[in-house]
Amino acid sequence: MLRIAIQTKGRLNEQSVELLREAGVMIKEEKRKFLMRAANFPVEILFLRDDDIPQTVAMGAADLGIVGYNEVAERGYEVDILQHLGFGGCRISLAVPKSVQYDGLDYFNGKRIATSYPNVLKRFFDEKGIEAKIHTITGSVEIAPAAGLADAIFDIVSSGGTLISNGLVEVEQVLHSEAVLIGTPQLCDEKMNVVRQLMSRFESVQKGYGKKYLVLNLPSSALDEAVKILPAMRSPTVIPLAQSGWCSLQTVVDEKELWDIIERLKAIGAEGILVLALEKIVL
Ligand code: PRT
Ligand code: ZN
Repeated sequence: MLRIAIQTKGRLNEQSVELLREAGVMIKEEKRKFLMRAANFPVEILFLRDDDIPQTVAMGAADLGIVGYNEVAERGYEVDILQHLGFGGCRISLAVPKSVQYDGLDYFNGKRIATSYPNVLKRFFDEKGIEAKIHTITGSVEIAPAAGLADAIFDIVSSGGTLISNGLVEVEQVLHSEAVLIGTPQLCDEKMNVVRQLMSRFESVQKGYGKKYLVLNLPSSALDEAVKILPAMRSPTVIPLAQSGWCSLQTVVDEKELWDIIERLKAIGAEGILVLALEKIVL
């Protein structure tokens, strides 16, 4: 039986459970225990703090784990990164008080930097030849400069709101991170088959992220023009309508381009435009 470690609670928990659910691995939330067997797939889910997931997988106490790449990079345990999962995106950055005149990495020589990611920061500074004093703190790193505990911080940034509200400015983005699927090195063939199956399901789910299904009616004379506007997987599906001279067009579009595409299609005569949620794309 394959065992997957995921975060018990926190930023990655909900999306990890959701990804597993969409991949057909059902977990009964209401009866959640430390270790749970999935209802309809040969896996067990182990709920842990994210800090403990890389080590648990490296030791083989779990075969797979879903965790932020930042944790894998910081802890340094030997695990295979099997797949990037497309959620939990963030970066670990150096930030300084906004009153500081920052003109490059040399600023950090001899400075005190507060962080929960000392190993990632040390590697970065070693590579760049910077000698700074790294203070490891857990908890609210962003208050360290105002409290007089540090000259700068090295912390996770996502929207940047936390930095702004603490009077800090992001000056160097050091590591980009997202949730990753990690695995114990050298899984046996039997487990590897289940892992491959799971990864292919994850890929299908991910392909649907940020995508919408678009259905619309169009004068047939505008079809060539519409095909140029629509970035379909191969080409859009075209179905004739009962009313002659009209067709129905169906395709998948990226959510980011949705409104732009809709406006361009309306301009060439599209009507009855439906935007539908898309769950998975299996290629
Ligand atoms: O309890 P447990 O130890 O399991 O959880 P945790 O409290 O250590 O971690 P958690 O749940 O906060 O985060 C889990 C993972 O989510 C991290 O390891 C990252 O991979 C990822 N992630 C994505 C983030 C963020 N975005 C994020 N914004 N983790 C933390 N933050 C924090 C950051 O520390 C800072 O305080 O949010 C703040 C900055 O956010 P912005 O949006 O204001 O820039
Ligand atoms: Zn943690």
